[in-house]
Amino acid sequence: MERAIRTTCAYCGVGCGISATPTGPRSVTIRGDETHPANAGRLCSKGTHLGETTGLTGRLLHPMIGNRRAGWDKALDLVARRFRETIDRHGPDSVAFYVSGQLMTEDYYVANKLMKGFIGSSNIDTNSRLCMSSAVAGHNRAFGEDVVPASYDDLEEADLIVLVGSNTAWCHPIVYQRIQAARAARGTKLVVIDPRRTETCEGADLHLPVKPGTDVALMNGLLAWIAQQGLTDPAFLADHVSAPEGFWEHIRTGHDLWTTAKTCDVAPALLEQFYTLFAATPRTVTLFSQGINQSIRGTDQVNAIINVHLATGRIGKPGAAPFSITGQPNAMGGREVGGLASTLAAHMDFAPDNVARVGRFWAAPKMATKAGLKAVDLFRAVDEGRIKALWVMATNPAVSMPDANRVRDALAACPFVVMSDIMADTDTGAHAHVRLPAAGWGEKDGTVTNSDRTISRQRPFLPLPGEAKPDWWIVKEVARRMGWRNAFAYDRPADIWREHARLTAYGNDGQRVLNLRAWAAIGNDAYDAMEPFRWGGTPFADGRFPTPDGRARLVLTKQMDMQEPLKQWPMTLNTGRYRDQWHTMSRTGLSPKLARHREEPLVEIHPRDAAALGIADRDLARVETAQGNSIFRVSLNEGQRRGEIFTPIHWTDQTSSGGRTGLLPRPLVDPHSGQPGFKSTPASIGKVATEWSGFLILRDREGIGQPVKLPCLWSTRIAVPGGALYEIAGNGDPARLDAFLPKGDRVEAMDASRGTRRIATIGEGRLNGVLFVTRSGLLPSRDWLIGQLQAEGVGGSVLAAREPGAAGDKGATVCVCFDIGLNQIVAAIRDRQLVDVPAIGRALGAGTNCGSCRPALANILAQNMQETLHAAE
Ligand SMILES: Nc1nc2c(c(=O)[nH]1)N[C@H]1C(S)=C(S)[C@@H](COP(=O)(O)OP(=O)(O)OC[C@H]3O[C@@H](n4cnc5c(=O)[nH]c(N)nc54)[C@H](O)[C@@H]3O)O[C@H]1N2
Ligand SMILES: Nc1nc2c(c(=O)[nH]1)N[C@H]1C(S)=C(S)[C@@H](COP(=O)(O)OP(=O)(O)OC[C@H]3O[C@@H](n4cnc5c(=O)[nH]c(N)nc54)[C@H](O)[C@@H]3O)O[C@H]1N2
Ligand code: SF4
Ligand SMILES: [Mo]
Repeated sequence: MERAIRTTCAYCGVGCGISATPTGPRSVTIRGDETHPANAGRLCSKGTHLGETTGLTGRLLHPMIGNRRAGWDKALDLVARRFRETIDRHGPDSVAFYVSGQLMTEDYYVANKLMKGFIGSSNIDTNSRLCMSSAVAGHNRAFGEDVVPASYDDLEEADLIVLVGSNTAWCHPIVYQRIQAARAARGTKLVVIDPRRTETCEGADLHLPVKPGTDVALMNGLLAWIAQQGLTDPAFLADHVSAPEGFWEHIRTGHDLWTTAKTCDVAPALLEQFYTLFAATPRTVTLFSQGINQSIRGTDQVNAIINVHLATGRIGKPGAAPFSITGQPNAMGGREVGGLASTLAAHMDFAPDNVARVGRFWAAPKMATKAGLKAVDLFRAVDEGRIKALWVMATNPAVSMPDANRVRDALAACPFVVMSDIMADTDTGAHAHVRLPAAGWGEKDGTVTNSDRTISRQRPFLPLPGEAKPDWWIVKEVARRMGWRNAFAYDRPADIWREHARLTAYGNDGQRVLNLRAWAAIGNDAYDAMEPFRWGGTPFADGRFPTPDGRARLVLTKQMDMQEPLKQWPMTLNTGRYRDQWHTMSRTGLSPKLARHREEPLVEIHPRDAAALGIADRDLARVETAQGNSIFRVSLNEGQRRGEIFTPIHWTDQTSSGGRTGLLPRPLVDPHSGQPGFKSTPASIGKVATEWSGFLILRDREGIGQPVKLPCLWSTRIAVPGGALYEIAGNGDPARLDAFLPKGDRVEAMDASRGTRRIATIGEGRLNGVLFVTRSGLLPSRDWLIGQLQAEGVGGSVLAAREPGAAGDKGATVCVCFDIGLNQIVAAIRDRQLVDVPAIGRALGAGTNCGSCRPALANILAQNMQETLHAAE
């Protein structure tokens, strides 16, 4: 039997430990690592199903120059030569790297060193700019250093947890489970502040559905309330905090309960409940993520939260902290090496003595002396021709940047674009001159830092496929070819780790909290065996902060005026994530199980807004902003505020002809952090009528990982067991789709009155493909037909399919682990009179493995028990 390898999850910043046991050349059994401090054996739906993503479908396996396969030497020589020539001709600032919180700390360190110490520019920015740069800027302003002053243990010691702008149940599910466990064990109160009623709100003590962008008013109002009640911590304020001129006067003016309630558009009584609870509970953790960070006032929003914690002394103590929770598996490692254009290295900025110190340490020939271009400005510079060579690593900006179509234009016009990725076809890769095959999760070797500063090892348990190479190797090979052989003479990640650890300690006599001195001389074996550890202990426990005077700083934050919506753009577009998809579906898109939670890109809208616009559930609708438009499937949702719509970020050209959220947001950014305001864009929405709709199921999985290009108005694709499912809609004659059916004996059935066509192709008793299209009829269950891909002895009767609602139509997947759909759960609640989530578990298994669906089960239960009660009345 193969030995289990302990590693860390590929996905979110919770940083769960995984125990991986290889079972074949590309297969593995995944379990939670019981010894890991982040998860103690738990895994969410995404982590649990990582084993479905380790195959080679869609992988980039060889270096590519244009569409031609090339050897590594040729590709690396070309990259080094083009960067060198561009720098020689146009200077160091004419080139840029755009990197990612999905790199290992070691990869990040090498890329940052090459750009800032050797090329001599700071034009290296990262997708973390889009993710938590407002938190970084907020920490720097308040504490003098980017230190997250919290740990997961605080969640277990708090009496109140406030989630602001965080859909924790979906995006940090194991943190959410830890919160729920703490609530069960010690009655911790939970408050959620989010314009939408998300599954995170299920069972919370309070949900404040605030008007988007009003969190500064909300927090200033809270501080005013606390001050008025005399519940600040005067001793802590006097000894450890400094306030700017006029701070308290500003808080005392115009932040009364009524004014705040009006600004935030929440009921004053609800606000008072929250304020009272907060004021009375010293052990409070305020956890925040993208609802706070991704705003053009993000940094002020972060500081408004921190202000409340500083003024009440709720920091540096067990169970009391402002907690910026990070998104990507190594967002924090990137911050530690200084991989943002606005930081230099190892938590140092561009102050002249820092530049000199890092220059000495690296023996750098050409140090960058000032901050470089932040992501949005960086791509603008590409667009305007100022940046002429760009290297994109482990991120997909053609999808994930705001105003993404403009970013595509910029990439298309850039004289030289390099992409390092694990997938062959991505929307960004379509514009790359050179594509370099990187090692992926399960192959990579290095360290990552999670949200609570715990550093863990990612360890390889699969061989490198094809010619794939680790990112650190690729970067150092280019650096060596650019002429810096000795400075980049790394043989293994441990060499890089030691250098990084030494730099954090170099000239650091306590000025910087980040100090990994104890790991600077670690041997290769010890690095391999390294156990997860948290750096920094309990930051600020002694009330000292890494500012020149040792005091933390309150920051005067003003709520910006909220503009009335324009006639042309009556709606506000909010964007975010689904429970079972990861960003541009890298990895998760390969998992048939995860795909079934949300099969299509939905635009969620309040039923009354939809009715006023003549839009019905399941219609197609075009969402339009000043930047562009894209088509989504409509989903009516009472949890949306009136006037606001929500779309997911996951769909790309590879998976859909519509659902492209990234092209919609404005490229407007926060003035301090440069983080884009992804969460509110003026928009409009209108119904798109089509003459017919239908679906196509193909046995062929070759298409997965390649662009969806069907000749109809709208098409979207997911992976299913043994094939792919396309949902389609269009106008005119649907017969042109017939050509997309695989070869085989063809059976057909027509119903002219409803305009229904059903076609299947069958070969040797196996279903190769089906196409169902209808103008006015109902479409049958996809579940049953998908199941036929696995069946033997299939015949023409397959066309009878099954009608919707018939047994076999499970509905949208709720529980991924046991493959239980909405319809099955509703039926069980009704028929077996189930009254709580554990009862659903006993009846169906749902919710008893990873637990990610438990908030959804609670929600379904609430809705259907209500209906049963109504029916009884
Ligand atoms: N399943 C899944 N998990 C993920 C990821 C993924 O792609 N899929 N990605 C990871 C990454 S990189 C990140 S950054 C995190 C993101 O994790 P989250 O920040 O939790 O996720 P989002 O869905 O982007 O947005 C969070 C919430 O902010 C709310 N919001 C919008 N505007 C406002 C506002 O003005 N005020 C307040 N208070 N709230 C507002 C939105 O309605 C939304 O519910 O998730 C990580 N985890
Ligand atoms: N509208 C809107 N836009 C958003 C957001 C939002 O909420 N709303 N959220 C923003 C946030 S918080 C984030 S973090 C970004 C995420 O956006 P992206 O970073 O663009 O998304 P990913 O799909 O994670 O892209 C990662 C890429 O790296 C590749 N990859 C995976 N592992 C490796 C590896 O080890 N090495 C290399 N070289 N490549 C690898 C994957 O195949 C994939 O192509 O999106 C941002 N964009
Ligand atoms: S919460 Fe889920 S996605 Fe995040 S690290 Fe843990 S298992 Fe992975
Ligand atoms: Mo993120």
